[in-house]
Amino acid sequence: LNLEEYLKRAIEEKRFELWYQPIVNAANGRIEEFEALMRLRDEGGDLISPERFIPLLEESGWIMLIEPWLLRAAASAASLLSRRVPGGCCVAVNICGQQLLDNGFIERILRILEETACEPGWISLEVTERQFLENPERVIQVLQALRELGIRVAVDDFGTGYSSLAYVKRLPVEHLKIDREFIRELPHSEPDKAIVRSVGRMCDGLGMRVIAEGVETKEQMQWLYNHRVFLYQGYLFARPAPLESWLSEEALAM
Ligand code: G
Ligand code: G
Ligand code: MN
Ligand code: NA
Repeated sequence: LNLEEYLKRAIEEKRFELWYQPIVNAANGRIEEFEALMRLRDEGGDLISPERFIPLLEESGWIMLIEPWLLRAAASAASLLSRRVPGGCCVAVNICGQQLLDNGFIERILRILEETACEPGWISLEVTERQFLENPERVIQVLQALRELGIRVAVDDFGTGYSSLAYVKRLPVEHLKIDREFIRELPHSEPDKAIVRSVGRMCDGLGMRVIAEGVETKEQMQWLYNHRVFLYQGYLFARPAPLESWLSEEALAM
């Protein structure tokens, strides 16, 4: 059975899972956000790498078939988690260009928010730089509309795509997620330190907040903290896990 066939069946049988990984705010020690990450198991029950199946879902357009389930699951989780996490939180969903540029996207989100009793401010959408290339004017327009509705937007994987500062300066986004490629060798790599420092200063100036991805060690966190990056996502805090594992008080007290 090839992966394509397997994916088709998984879509029909609704076998995808949505796992959640916290993003922690060092300034107050709280979980500020959870990123929703799709997971799929093979026939033996082992996880298939998302790096294999997500590109296929996006290239084939099948991501559009999963979207209703995905958004509903994420919004239900946000509805639940934001009431449980002390101080509230939101759930971040990865969105590809095809979804963002689809005409009905905003209406679909709004309907799902209503059905799941989820406030717009409890959802954040993560978009990559790649999406801006396709149709920057339209992307900016959609993101602006989402912002006006109170839905947050984040730039994902910053620094790895075809980043154009010309777009970044025009983006109506709250968060910028600096890719883990720039975090991995902190605090030992001079080039990475220079880049992370500048991205931090740039975000200060643009009124965006930086999230450091892939924080795995205390040393990395300490360096980031000293350089005024306070939002972290990474194995140092927690790995992605099913929603059930985030529903206890102990899990939420990081
Ligand atoms: O989940 P990691 O756990 O391996 O995810 C690998 C990649 O897959 C990341 O780049 C992540 O953004 C992407 N990804 C995970 N879940 C989703 C999803 O629901 N939709 C889209 N478009 N990408 C996702
Ligand atoms: O591209 P995106 O940022 O959406 O992908 C998030 C991906 O990063 C997921 O695959 C998630 O499992 C992975 N991830 C999260 N934290 C860490 C970490 O500390 N180290 C590594 N290597 N990967 C991480
Ligand atoms: Mn992401
Ligand atoms: Na990323």
